[in-house]
Amino acid sequence: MKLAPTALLALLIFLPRPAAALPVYKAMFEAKYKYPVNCMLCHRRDTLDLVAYGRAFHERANSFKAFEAIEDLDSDRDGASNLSEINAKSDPSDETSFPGRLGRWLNGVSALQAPSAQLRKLFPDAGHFEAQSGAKLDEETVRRIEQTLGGSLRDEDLYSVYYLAFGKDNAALGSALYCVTQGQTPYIFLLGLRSSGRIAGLLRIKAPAKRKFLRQFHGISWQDLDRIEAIPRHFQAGARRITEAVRRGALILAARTGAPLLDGDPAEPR
Ligand SMILES: [Ca+2]
Repeated sequence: MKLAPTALLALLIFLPRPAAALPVYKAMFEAKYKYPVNCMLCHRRDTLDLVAYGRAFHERANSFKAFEAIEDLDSDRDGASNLSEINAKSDPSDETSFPGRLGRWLNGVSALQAPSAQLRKLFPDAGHFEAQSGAKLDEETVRRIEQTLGGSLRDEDLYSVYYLAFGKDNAALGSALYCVTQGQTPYIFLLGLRSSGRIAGLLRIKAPAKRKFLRQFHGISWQDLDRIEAIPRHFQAGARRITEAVRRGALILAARTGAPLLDGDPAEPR
């Protein structure tokens, strides 16, 4: 079964293990090994389940260090270590692809696509969207974000894949990124941030959150996140995790796009 890249991307985010299915991990691989790959490095083409290399990466918490930790493994048991396969550009998840016989796994690698249908729900007035794969955030920006956040950024925060929304007159409307909560069962949302620094909205991708809870995020400022309430009341732990992920995601978007998130202390544009 062959899927168009946009259809594939849309499907990937509905995987049973959602944290392992976001385009940021592809961007991290490309930052580490300096060549473009497609989602099939970690996922089956038909079911999109994790394959050998993707499973090994996922089991080590999807961090940047995880790439090095699995370099000496031979995930697909074809006699070549993952690193020797990556260096030779053969597929570390396919035993029929190995150094000297690469196969066709890198054919048809395409640029990142913006999930336009989802983005349009956050920016209904947009004319078009662009996908961006950000270079690693520099140390000074990371320090400022962590200071404001009162917590540490994860590797996937440093290599964010994000999207820009433009009006029909090509004026910048805002930006968006997938935000993933911390913890064993991650929730996934698409967070939109208007160029003004206000939150455009929070679109549920995979999470138990109620619509009434999510509506609270629409149009508010970063400082207003303190006032988000658990709806229903017993959703307190979930509400906390989601609000924390939104805080983090909005700061990253502001740093990437220069949105004036914090009055008097704007994150520097990148
Ligand atoms: Ca192989």
